[in-house]
Order: sequence, then C-alpha cells, then structure tokens
Amino acid sequence: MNRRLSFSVQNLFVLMVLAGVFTNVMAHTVLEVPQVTELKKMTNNIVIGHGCQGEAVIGTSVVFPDGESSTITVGNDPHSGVLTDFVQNWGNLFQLLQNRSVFSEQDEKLDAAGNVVGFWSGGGRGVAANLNAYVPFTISAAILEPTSCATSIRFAVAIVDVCKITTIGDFTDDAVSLWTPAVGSKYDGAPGGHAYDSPAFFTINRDIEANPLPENCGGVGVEVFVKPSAAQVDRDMPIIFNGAQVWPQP
Ligand SMILES: [Cu+2]
Repeated sequence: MNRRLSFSVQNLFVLMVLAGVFTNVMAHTVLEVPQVTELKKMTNNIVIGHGCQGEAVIGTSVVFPDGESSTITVGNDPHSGVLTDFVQNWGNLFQLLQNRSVFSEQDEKLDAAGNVVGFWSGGGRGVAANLNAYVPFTISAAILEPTSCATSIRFAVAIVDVCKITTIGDFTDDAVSLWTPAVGSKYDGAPGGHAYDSPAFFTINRDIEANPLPENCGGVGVEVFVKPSAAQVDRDMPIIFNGAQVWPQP
C-alpha cells in the first residue's frame, strides 16, 4: 500500500485502541449471550475474561438469584411481591453442560427444593491469565407472567473467578476476581476494587407480539431488576466437592 494509506491505517489503529475497540481482550467475566426472549431455550457460556492480576484462573463459582430471597425492583421502585409476579418458572432454568476442556471438575449447586441455583467448575491446569475460556450451560424457556407490565427482567449473576485457594479473609485481587453485585455479602470485595459491584447480567425479554402488555398497563412497560440477597450469595457461593468445602478455605 502507498505511504499515505499506510499512515491513515496506522492512525485508524491508534484511534481504535483509544476508543477501546480492543479492550475486550481483557474483558470482565460475563455471560456470552446476555439476554434471551421468553419461551426460547438457549445454550450459553460463562466467559472467563481474565486472570487475577496475572495469576491463572483455577476455578469459577456462579450464583443465580434464587428468586425467593432476592431483591426485586420495578423501574426505580422496590417490589414487595414475589418474582412469580413476573416470571412463572424461574427456579431450575439452568443446567451445567459437562466440559473438561477448561477445568477437570464441575457440578451444580442445588437449593433445598433441588433447583439449580448455580454451578462451579475448577481443577486441572487452569486458564492462562491472558486468555479467555468458556464454561457452557443451558437455559430452559422462561415463561413471563402475561398479566404483568414487565417488558424485561434483568438478573444480576454473582461470579467469582478463583486464582488462589484462600480463606475469605485473605481475598486479594491476585487471589480472586469478584464479579458480584454489592449486596452486603462476604463476596462483595472492597469499594474501589478491580471488579467491585460488576456482576454479570442476564435479561429475559418479553415477546411483545406473542405476549402483548395487558390493557391496564396503559401501553407502558416496566423493567424489572433482580439481585440475589447477601444471605443467598453467602450460602451458595462456596464450592463443595465430595461433601467438603474446598473453596473458600473454611
Ligand atoms: Cu477486569
């Protein structure tokens, strides 16, 4: 290419770097597909974004809001009712897909009713700190409540990437990456920390044509937001392997 063109290509590259086009190389841990339309099932992945300050990720622990103890807001207002006001079948939508290519061990986390409220994967040689990795799972079809005015329901998903096995008291930025909502749990991390209050999100959208808003909504939809409670994150985040808690160290 001629000199002038190569100069402008170089400038374009500099601009793209400044604009953050390439920052996804070091992106935070998220769901690969952050939303789904109601009544559609999907295969998805937890995308492990980067290591803990250069340390390899040796495991990941994921907690979905259980919908029982969760905090629900509608627009900006707290909702005193239950999640079934908006989603008929939230419990047990998630299933972990076995895959030993990233970590050697994995299992689901169940609540007292046997619903899957999260999962973990760990062991083996881990994920190099400069690479990304997928932990695959499926999501069954969610049925939104037709009488509600909700057009979308967004869930904060708490994820911890583990790089060193420590006690909670020894959590540092090179031991764990805490992709959790700040709800007052032991896994919040410190304000100003690398991943503080940066959970992953998953949104279920209403199929507005198949499931139009009822008349009493006056044509105005609302957005619902669901966060796990601190008690649930504390209960469901630890990794239990063969009946013993292996992370965090008790
Ligand atoms: Cu980051």
